[in-house]
Amino acid sequence: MKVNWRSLMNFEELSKEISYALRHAPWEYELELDENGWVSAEQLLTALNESDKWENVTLEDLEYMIENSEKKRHELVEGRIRAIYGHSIPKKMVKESTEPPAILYHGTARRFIKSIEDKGLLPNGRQYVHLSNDIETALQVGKRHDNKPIILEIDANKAWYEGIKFYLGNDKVWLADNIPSKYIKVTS
Ligand code: HQG
Repeated sequence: MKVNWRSLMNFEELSKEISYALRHAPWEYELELDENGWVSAEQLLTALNESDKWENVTLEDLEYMIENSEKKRHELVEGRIRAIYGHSIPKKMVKESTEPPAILYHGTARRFIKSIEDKGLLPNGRQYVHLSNDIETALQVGKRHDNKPIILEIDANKAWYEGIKFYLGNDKVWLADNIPSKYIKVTS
């Protein structure tokens, strides 16, 4: 009987490992990302296939993973793959700034509020601050840090017109270098 690897594969776990490789530690996989975060999918597969866990992963699996992921974290174009957002590696991804929606949201922990009110939103370990274009997504992001997260409302329109740069992530995620506190309203 032919084994259907795809039905056995844990795509969520694969997505996490690929996020780790492409956002945080490409050197562990002997990958060198270009300035926009792209790397050859073949090189990534070669690295993954070296481990017992991912020895059967194919290009079609990467396509399937991206296509079926509930969150669009990666993109695969003409044989190259990249993480769209979330990077922490020292070499900052070059992004083209774009006018954001009028209001963006950020879900965070109660314990961070005082510091955010003082210093604004900072990328901390990552290259960019991550914002959401809807409250629901911000809530989910915030719940990773606190079971009763706080939603911040960002006056992105005003910030943009006053020179703060924003960058498109996926259909729900927006990025910014930092958000000064004068554009932030604590809503809950
Ligand atoms: C907080 C996931 C104190 C900030 C998510 C956040 C997202 C401050 C934490 C993506 C601060 C950093 C990123 C300040 C910011 N003082 N705390 N001045 N400024 N913070 O995990 O935005 O599922 O690095 O509020 O869905 O939570 O992996 O960032 O709580 O899109 O694809 O510092 O990661 O995507 O936490 O999440 P994180 P994030 P994936």
